[in-house]
Amino acid sequence: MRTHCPYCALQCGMAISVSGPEITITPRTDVPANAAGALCQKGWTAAELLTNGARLTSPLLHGRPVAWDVALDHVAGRLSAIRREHGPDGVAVFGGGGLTNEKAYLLGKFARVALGTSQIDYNGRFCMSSAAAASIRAFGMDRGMPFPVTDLAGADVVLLAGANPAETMPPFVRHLAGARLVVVDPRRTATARLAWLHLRPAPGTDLALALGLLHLAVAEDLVDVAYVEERTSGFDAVRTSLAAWWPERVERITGVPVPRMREAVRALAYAKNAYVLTGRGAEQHAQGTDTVTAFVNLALALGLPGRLGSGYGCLTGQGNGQGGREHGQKADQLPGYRRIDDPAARAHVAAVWGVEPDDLPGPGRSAFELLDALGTPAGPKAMLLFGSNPVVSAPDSARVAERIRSLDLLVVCDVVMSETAALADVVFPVTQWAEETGTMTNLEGRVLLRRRAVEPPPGVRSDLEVIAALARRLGHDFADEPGEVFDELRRASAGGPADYSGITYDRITGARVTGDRTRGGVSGREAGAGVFWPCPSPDHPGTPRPFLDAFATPDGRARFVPVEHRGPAEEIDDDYPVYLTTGRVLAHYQSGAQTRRIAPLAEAVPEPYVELHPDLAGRLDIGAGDLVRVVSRRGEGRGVARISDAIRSDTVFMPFHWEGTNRITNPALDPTSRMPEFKVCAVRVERVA
Ligand SMILES: Nc1nc2c(c(=O)[nH]1)N[C@H]1C(S)=C(S)[C@@H](COP(=O)(O)OP(=O)(O)OC[C@H]3O[C@@H](n4cnc5c(=O)[nH]c(N)nc54)[C@H](O)[C@@H]3O)O[C@H]1N2
Ligand SMILES: Nc1nc2c(c(=O)[nH]1)N[C@H]1C(S)=C(S)[C@@H](COP(=O)(O)OP(=O)(O)OC[C@H]3O[C@@H](n4cnc5c(=O)[nH]c(N)nc54)[C@H](O)[C@@H]3O)O[C@H]1N2
Ligand code: SF4
Ligand SMILES: [Mo]
Repeated sequence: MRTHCPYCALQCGMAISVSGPEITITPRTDVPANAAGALCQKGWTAAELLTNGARLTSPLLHGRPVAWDVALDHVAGRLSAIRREHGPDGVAVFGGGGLTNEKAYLLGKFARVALGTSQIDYNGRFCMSSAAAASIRAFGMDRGMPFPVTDLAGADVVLLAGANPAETMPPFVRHLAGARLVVVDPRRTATARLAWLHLRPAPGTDLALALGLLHLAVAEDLVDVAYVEERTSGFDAVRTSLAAWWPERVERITGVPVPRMREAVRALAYAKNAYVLTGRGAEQHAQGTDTVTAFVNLALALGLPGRLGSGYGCLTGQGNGQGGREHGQKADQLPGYRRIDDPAARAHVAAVWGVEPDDLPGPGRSAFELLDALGTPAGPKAMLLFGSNPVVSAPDSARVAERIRSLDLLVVCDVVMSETAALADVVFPVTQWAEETGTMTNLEGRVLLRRRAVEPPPGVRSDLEVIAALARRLGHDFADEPGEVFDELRRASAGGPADYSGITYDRITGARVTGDRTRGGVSGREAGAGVFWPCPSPDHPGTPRPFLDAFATPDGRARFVPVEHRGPAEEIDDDYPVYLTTGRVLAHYQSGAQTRRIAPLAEAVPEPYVELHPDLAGRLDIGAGDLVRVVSRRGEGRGVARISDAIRSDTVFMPFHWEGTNRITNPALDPTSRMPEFKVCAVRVERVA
């Protein structure tokens, strides 16, 4: 059976075959993302997710197995009581970017219609929200990568700011094989080792770096004047704001030598085809939206976005990181990437849902603010959680865990007993990935169908069934069959920026979209599986490259927005003299709830570690393999010392796949995207005696 990977946003194609107890995974070659037949280690071992002994198979009420009806009745009764006592906003809903479009949609509808709560948000806020905000500001629309991945193969130069795809999306790197890579990362990562040029800024200084690059582009007359004139607005204000960002000043702030900056900007400007791509390293900052904006300004000045073969893109991370941000599990949003405060959007969606527009709640709190309000006098007293493990993955996680513990009711749907599920009053065991059908929208904006390929274990139900069963007990009749839910999503999204109304399951699997390649069509092998949104009617071919003719702004022009560098929210000082930055390793996924339970992955990287430079280790008398404590103003985490000159001597790195790292991190939020500053805070590092 042809399906897609359970993990990241590349959504590599894979085929699953079942013979007796054996489940075998092989890569597909008809999916452009991994057409070379590649999968990463996580993809190859994904079958173990299905057979894992740690799987939950019965609902749990206060830790004890109970029948489904008992658990559902209990939850519905408690929700009604909490709503009566505290009002609709007394109940919160938290979702995830790994959930299918159908689930994200139904969860948003459940919150707004069955619970009437404004208190819904999801983990995508922790992921690419800064890039999304910057794209909307510049282009009028957030389709993370507004071009197919295969377009990258024609690039001469690609700048990767804060992305390490050699570990986070290995098959993606093949698309970059023909390009000179400029990698911006404080660490010499596996990706940086492939680079033609590696710029190593201090964590949290990318914004200054991007301003410096743009300053040089202007100073050296590298701006694409005709493009700026024809396709953009607002350049003059940006040009004026650059005066203060002369290269030597930027070198002092970032540590990147001026000649390296000059090489980078010249390479991008002289290339026939070039891309600027951002990842979490540039985005997960309290100034993440402005940082991405500065890189977008650079791309615009060089005439890249909206041109065939060039562009700006964000490397969205979670399996459904793109679709998960479109259909209403976000605090300020309704399906189709509509704004919840837009009267026309409210009227359209209310009509699909059969309610009055005035009955739809307004925008609620963003993810961290929501978690931080739980159990407080003004905050929600109950939370329903689907597809996230915030006790490990949220910033300042000890504080978040304390808030979660203070709830009157926590309900978690998961496949395994995650650290957060372990705190729940009620746990519902759900089907996952290859055990159910649903659509995923990958990092290209390509809507894919992940089909049920194996029988789920007895005792589990799908998230859709859980949501609909609770809705029914609260007096609402919701569809719970994926195809039916998708048809409703299509209607709800019709006319919105992320218009799915022309997409059907049949079209996705049979899709052979043709058209003039230069006008945004794709053809032949490139069409592969899937349909690109927006796709407003059944005869519409989908939109692989939405900005070729015009951007999605009212005047069709991309907007330059002036931004200023502010630096990290928490600077190093005598008490906390070292920067901590965090991220990922190849073998583990996110909070590790899934991959820590898969033997070959757990063996590959068995425990948390702290990467530090030999000079710093020498000063602190730390040897390789020593147990190390990393302490911030908020808390501490531990790991085994790995000593390496791949990191700056003022910075340590910890992966966040284990509980601990996020007890240290700083929940300072970006003012626009509400993204927490996962990528930099001030710490003290000590050997544990
Ligand atoms: N193996 C694996 N793959 C994954 C995931 C996973 O958990 N594991 N998760 C998926 C998801 S949801 C996501 S969002 C993506 C994330 O994919 P990436 O963005 O590639 O992953 P990260 O490791 O979080 O961050 C990338 C790099 O940013 C660097 N960095 C840290 N601070 C800074 C800074 O201030 N400036 C700059 N320029 N760089 C900095 C780090 O050193 C790191 O190498 O990966 C997806 N793929
Ligand atoms: N320090 C630091 N912290 C970070 C980051 C960082 O770079 N540094 N990155 C952030 C980013 S980019 C992200 S995306 C977040 C991710 O962090 P989380 O939101 O915690 O994401 P996951 O670990 O993927 O959690 C998914 C949970 O859902 C379960 N699950 C899997 N499939 C299903 C399903 O079909 N239904 C249901 N109900 N459950 C399912 C899994 O078992 C797991 O427990 O972490 C953020 N936290
Ligand atoms: S790169 Fe991402 S989608 Fe591809 S196999 Fe690895 S985890 Fe799965
Ligand atoms: Mo993410």
